[in-house]
Amino acid sequence: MTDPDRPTRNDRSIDTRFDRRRALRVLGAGVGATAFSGLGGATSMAPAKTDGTPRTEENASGDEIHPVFGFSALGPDVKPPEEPDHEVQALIAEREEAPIPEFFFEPTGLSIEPGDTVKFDMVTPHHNVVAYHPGFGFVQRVPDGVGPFSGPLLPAGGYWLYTFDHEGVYEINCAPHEYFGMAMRIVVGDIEGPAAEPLPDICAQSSEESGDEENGGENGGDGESEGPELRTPEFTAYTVLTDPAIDPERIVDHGSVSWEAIDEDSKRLFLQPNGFPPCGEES
Ligand SMILES: [Cu+2]
Repeated sequence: MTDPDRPTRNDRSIDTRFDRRRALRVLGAGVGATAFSGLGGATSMAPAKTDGTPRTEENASGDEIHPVFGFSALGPDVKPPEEPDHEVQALIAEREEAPIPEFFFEPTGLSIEPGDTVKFDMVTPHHNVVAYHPGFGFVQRVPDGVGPFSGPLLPAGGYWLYTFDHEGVYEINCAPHEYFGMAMRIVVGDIEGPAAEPLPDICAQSSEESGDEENGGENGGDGESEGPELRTPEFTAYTVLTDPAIDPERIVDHGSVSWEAIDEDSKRLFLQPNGFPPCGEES
């Protein structure tokens, strides 16, 4: 069932605004609503107010936006150490054709300036933000000089702040939902750094591997084969991050790109990768 209004991979003139009603429906019907009821009455998708509750050891991670840990708040009213310049929502939306919902960042592509602070609003429960960084076993998809950074898993109503100081392209994911497609791209200033280049074509790679050359674990870097094997974004995170809708230049052109702009085909689930589960394989 294909929505005739849905943009195709090549449609560059699509409306990038996210359909909030769909996520609201999910929130209203499910866990989101109950989670919110315990969090100071934040019941809408409106940006959470963060000018009320003072920061304490119980509800926040400290007094600064740390370059590795960011700043974490357990509720929407916790006063941030500084006002954010941009906001990204961590969302869950039902799928018609599968029991596992969509997990995604909204927007999924965002253009900001060096030094800008982004607020990640946990509109739905239990997400975090993790850099695609070799320190976490990934190929480097952040600008050179950026260390590994991540936030903790946060409940609905919580938020996480991070200041993006280095110019270049960042790719990030939510650790528990990466395989389901919860990844995004942030262009900080100019399009530069390793993630300015597209992710390696894993299909071309695997056909090379099945050819003649022996392969010691090509990892998508630039021919470097030393050190630990690093992995690229996998499963739906890979198809989302290679969707043309969030091409870095397009992100810069649009300022932000909605999850709605990502092709349906790029959001498909990969529930049973080849070789798993490893149960009694014979022929
Ligand atoms: Cu998540």
